[in-house]
Amino acid sequence: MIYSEDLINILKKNDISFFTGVPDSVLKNLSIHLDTYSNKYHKMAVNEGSAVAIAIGHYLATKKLACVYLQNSGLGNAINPIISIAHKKIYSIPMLLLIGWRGSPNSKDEPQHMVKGKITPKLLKLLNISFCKIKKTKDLKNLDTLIKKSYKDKKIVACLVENKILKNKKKKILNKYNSSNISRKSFIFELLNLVKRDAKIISTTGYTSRELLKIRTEKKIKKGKDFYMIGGMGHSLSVTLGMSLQTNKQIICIDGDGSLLMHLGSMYSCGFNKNLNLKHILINNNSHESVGGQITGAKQINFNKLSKSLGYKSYFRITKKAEIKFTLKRFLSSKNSSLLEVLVGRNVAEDLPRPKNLIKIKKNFIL
Ligand SMILES: Cc1ncc(C[n+]2csc(CCOP(=O)(O)OP(=O)(O)O)c2C)c(N)n1
Repeated sequence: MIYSEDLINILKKNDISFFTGVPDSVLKNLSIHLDTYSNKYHKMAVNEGSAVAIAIGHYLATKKLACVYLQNSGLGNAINPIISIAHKKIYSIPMLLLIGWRGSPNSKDEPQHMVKGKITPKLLKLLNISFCKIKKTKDLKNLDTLIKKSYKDKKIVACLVENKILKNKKKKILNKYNSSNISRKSFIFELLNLVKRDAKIISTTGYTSRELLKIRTEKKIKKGKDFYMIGGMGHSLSVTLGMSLQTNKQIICIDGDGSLLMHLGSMYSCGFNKNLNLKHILINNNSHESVGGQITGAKQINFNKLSKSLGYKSYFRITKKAEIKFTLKRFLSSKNSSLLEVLVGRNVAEDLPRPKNLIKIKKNFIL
């Protein structure tokens, strides 16, 4: 076990005072501290590639290392700026990658995490990134040495943190949620009642997919089939687009605000397509709820103007429970690409199932 306060102190001693990254449940106890920092010291990124780029900019402005925090599933997003810009043989820009290691050896985790967890150290070796693993306070010494090496050699270094290692000395919680009397659960239940019999639903990473699975199983709803995007965060909309271009069936994407922001450009790919019948639902809880509730700030975005300027034909919004049925019906019967934004509060069941037998799910779903 390691206290995140001790980790932060080691970084501070090495002149690392700026953090950027994408939240992860393994690093949640660090997020709780960062949440109180101003933008000069902490800037949450929309994806891990952007986080690496922000760290590059920080170095160019200060000659100091930034700490980029991420889940190992985000390494894929990060690789392009790591290899093409920051690499020793390109601009040689140092930084520290603090990586939440889902699917580490001997841990029990979901299939997508087990696959990535196994190759994470190999990926770092392939990228020529020196790394350490921290499990106990005394391991912070190795981290200290590694950071000094990063400054000296002007090379990226990394630190792997397994699940349940980071604790806080004082109990603190992230607690800034938008208030809404709508729960994701009640919205998804209404949606399943109103979709067409042969509808296809593609749901985003995290609680949304797990909640959809739970409602469908418990209420034995047969209408529509689901494809749970357990990984590939931010790509649900593009999967939906890929299907919608080839069929006139009702294809529905259930997105989250953190996920949508991760690859926001995919909204442009869905807009300006004549006769494309794509139904995009944004469950906006203003946070990365599945990994601890870190604030995204998506509440301040005007998705009406944004979607229209990216070529969507119509926009709908649900802010109260009483509006769900009426607005959902209008949205589902609208023509062309439409966005429905649903403002929900933080409210998730404790015992959410995880999709299993993924090949069966695919066979059941495929057109
Ligand atoms: C590339 C990548 N980075 C980070 C994660 C960790 N992660 C899983 S779910 C999630 C939050 C998603 O937020 P949002 O779409 O708003 O849905 P919510 O959790 O609020 O339901 C994050 C950051 C991931 N799975 N993949």
